[in-house]
Amino acid sequence: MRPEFTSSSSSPTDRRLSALVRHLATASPLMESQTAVSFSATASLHGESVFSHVVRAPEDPILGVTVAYNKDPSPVKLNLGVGAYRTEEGKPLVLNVVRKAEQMLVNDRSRVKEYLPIVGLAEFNKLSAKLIFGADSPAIRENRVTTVQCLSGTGSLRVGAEFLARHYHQRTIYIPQPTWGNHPKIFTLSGLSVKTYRYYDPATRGLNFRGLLEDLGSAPSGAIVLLHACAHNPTGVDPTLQQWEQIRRLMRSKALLPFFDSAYQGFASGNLDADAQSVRMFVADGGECFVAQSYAKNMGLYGERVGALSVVCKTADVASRVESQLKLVIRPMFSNPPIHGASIVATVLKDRNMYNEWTIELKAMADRIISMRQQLFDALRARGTPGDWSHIIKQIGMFTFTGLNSEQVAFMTREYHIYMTSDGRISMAGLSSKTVPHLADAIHAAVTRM
Ligand code: PLA
Repeated sequence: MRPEFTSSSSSPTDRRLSALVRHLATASPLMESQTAVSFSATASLHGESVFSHVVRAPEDPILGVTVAYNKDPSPVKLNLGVGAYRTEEGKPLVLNVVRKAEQMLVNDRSRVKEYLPIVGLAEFNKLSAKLIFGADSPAIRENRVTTVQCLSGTGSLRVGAEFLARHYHQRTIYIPQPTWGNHPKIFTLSGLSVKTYRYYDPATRGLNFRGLLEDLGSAPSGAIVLLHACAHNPTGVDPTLQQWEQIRRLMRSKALLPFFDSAYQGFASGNLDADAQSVRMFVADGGECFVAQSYAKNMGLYGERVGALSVVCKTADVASRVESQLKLVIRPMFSNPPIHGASIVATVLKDRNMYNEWTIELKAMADRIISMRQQLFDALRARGTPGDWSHIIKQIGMFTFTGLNSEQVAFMTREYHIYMTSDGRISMAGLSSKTVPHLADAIHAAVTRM
């Protein structure tokens, strides 16, 4: 056993391998991987590809929607799959403040392209912690937080999960049902065992709060719990502050470890502090937690892959030892993170004027999404579409969880060229005043004809 790993009944490598085998076994028959070796050897003797046994994998349930959309020649096609912000003209948006920051970076001739440290840009890490925990956070003041720059939200979740699989005594993580489709894959491949807790009630199209409390109440002491900090994906349903407080009390009483996924700070309410309330509640009680942050949506830096993982610990000493181990996770994974996106974020966050400019642009994005909710709701009402569509205006954040089933979704794609995930989720950020009537027609037809 390597000294950097804590001792346990099975080694992390064994656990990771068995998790991988379990994962692959569901994707393709186990037989295939067992016979692959002899198969490949024979194939190479006959001049065929040694990879001819490789079976085609299905497209990703979310990013695959864009692949299908790109192939459709229809001029009326509409991509409401991936959660990516679009303007009223249907175009991707680069924030003005981001352009400004990039210009400043380019003009600064003293900037070089050296490797960052393993944990990334120090200034970015500090500012990211401040953004999520608040400028006056006692945990930051007491040096109990370690923050490492990672590859956007996904990379931050992955690094946190790999650390937990190596160093935490409980390897079960509870994720909400439903949740972002990548969560179970990230955690399983990190070597954690994934269980779900009830979250959404299709009957009320709201939170199944009782189910949530029951499931977390019967989770084993110390289990990890994945929480969406705000703007839950895909449901758009968040607990109220009172409900968060109840969740916090229950989790602390059972020593459940919170792992927050904060991919939409500022996108729910348009206010960065309001959207961080859930996280700050759990930090204010002095307890420990993990937070994965993404700047993909709130700063529109999707392709720059900028994010951070913070671990709030009980003491500064523990935090610094945790950081030393996070470096051992990161180094063989991607060595050190990219410099450009993190420099943009640091430039914006550290300058009061640029920060203010960002909050205004962020609020405008959030407001446009909220106005799309109202417009879609009104359009369905005007058409007399059967059903109660008030959840469209009640839900929060980028997505509406419409309640449309996979046949209705397939119908809308086939007949109306509207692309969305098969669970009935639509990205409100991909809509505009011009495209609302087309979507409303499609929903109306799907509901009345299917
Ligand atoms: N966590 C949640 C809850 C998310 O919805 C997403 C992105 C991420 C993390 C990861 O984002 P990042 O790695 O790009 O920072 N979800 C998107 C895109 C917007 C995707 O599936 O990758 C979605 O359409 O659900």
